[in-house]
Amino acid sequence: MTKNLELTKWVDEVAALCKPDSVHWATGTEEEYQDMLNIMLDAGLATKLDEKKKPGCYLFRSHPSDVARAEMRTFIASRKEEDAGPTNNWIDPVELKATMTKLYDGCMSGRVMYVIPFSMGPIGSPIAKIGVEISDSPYVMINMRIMTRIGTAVLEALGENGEFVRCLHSVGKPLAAGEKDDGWPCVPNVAEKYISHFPEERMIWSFGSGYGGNALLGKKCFALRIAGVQARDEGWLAEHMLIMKLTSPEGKSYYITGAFPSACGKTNLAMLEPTIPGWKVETIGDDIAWMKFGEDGRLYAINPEAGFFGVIPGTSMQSNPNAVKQTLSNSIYTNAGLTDDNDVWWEGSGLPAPDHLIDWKGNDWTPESGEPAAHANARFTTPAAQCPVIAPEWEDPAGVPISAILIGGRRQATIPLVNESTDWNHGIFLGSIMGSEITTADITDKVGQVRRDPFAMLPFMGYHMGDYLQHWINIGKKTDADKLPKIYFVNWFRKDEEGKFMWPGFGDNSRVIKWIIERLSGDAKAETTAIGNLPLPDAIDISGLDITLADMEKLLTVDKEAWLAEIESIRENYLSYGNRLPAELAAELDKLQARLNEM
Ligand code: O2Y
Ligand code: MN
Repeated sequence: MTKNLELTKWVDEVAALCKPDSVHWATGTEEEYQDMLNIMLDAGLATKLDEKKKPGCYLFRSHPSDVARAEMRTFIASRKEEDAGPTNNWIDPVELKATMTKLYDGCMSGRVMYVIPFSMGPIGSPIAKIGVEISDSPYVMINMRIMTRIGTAVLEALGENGEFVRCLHSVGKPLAAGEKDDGWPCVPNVAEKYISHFPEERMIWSFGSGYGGNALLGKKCFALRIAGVQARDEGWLAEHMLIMKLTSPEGKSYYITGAFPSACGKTNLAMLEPTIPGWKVETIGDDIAWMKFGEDGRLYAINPEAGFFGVIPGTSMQSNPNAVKQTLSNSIYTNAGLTDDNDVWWEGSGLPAPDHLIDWKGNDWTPESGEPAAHANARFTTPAAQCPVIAPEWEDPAGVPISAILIGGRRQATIPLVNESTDWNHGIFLGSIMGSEITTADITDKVGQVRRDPFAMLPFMGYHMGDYLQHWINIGKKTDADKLPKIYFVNWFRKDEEGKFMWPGFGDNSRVIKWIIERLSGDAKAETTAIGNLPLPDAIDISGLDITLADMEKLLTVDKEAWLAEIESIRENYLSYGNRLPAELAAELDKLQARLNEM
């Protein structure tokens, strides 16, 4: 228990409203973790995988309505609508609280209410922050134990007067006397799920979903949307970025962060196996970076998480050998296929499809079934410490000094393989125009158009996107220009006229990162172009690759007409920010247009 009166008062209030059968304060011990798993095994909600093949691993199947982040049901309930901005769903906080209070009334009856104190970041780090999640889901509890640091040690760090972010979660499925769960509990109607953020109160209310980012509230809800608001007010950065460490053959190490939209291979990049001899990559984080200024004026990053919640389909020894090794033990699998010998299988695993398995919906499956065995957003939850290439300093409370920031999206044309920003504001401009082409998978009539996703934060913004970009500009004014990380716009996804990817990607992305590191130390060649500094075609090491210098030239051209069209689309996007568009970015856009017109 705790002596923090704010916390006990809030827990009492929530218990009075939600009316659980009992309240359990998480201690974070291994024994408690096993107890939770046993509860779910007994209830038939979990399957223990074969202990020899996958020691300490379990499979869960969610409800078909509850398989991914519910973006349309994610709300930023700032006091003023204009503060949520054009990219967020807004509901008046008074109205939203009234609606949700009715939903919460009695919603935990028949269940245990878990109080989960958690630290985002190493406990006690000056960059870390504390949250408390109240949830009626033991699945949430075990996942939070992997994804964050939970329990008694966090309460001690919180002390009597420490501040914490209130995170309230319910699956929204009360149980009548004697009733048992019949499968994954949630509210099946998506329109009745709520993932709500009250930024001024640093508070999150989630109702109706038990899955991923909707329910593990430390991740996207706290570490990006609420922490983003805290970062704006306190002068730091809470970003949707991986953190990696690169060591050159000479033994010099650099830390870089990288912002990429969801489904662009961020986890793969964070732990890639370099294909160039002598270079080493180690991982600090695969999804979120919190960056604060150190006393030396540089930005230092921590990974606020303690685990990875990675996409399962497509993860293989070819795409990400380290993730495959990391998830062999002590991991939770959600919505993968279950083989007859109690192992998991998924599409893109690189392993032959078994003749029979139980698919993610719990049905018999054969290769002829015509449906995927694993859901496209099936996930593993796995401890970061198990990553074979985790950097020894990944939990350094001081964080690691960042030398470069990568930004990128999925673009078939226009955006070159790599483009170095010329200064901080130019880098923020490039971050503001990031995006991916809309594909048929997005089910819209806008296929082929670019969805702008500034710094890959579109789904994770806790306030007005224009104010967010202004915050990035302001960060640049807080220190000397030479202490700021350099920003690089990369694009692994350029295609040729036949629709074939022009760059091999995966481990070969290390070749581009090598050029970036060489630029930082002043050893690599670049030419200044209208859009930024591009490598000369022979500056990137392509030895051993089936790529010619002519291919490299194509990957590194500035297509004037395509960029002029891009400018029109950026202007349209910028218009949506109204008077909150930073003047510095409007000026960058005009300067780019003038430079292109001079070409
Ligand atoms: O679908 C979800 O609930 C998870 S989404 C996710 C999970 C881990 C890392 N990144 C993401 C994302 O959407 O960016
Ligand atoms: Mn992510």
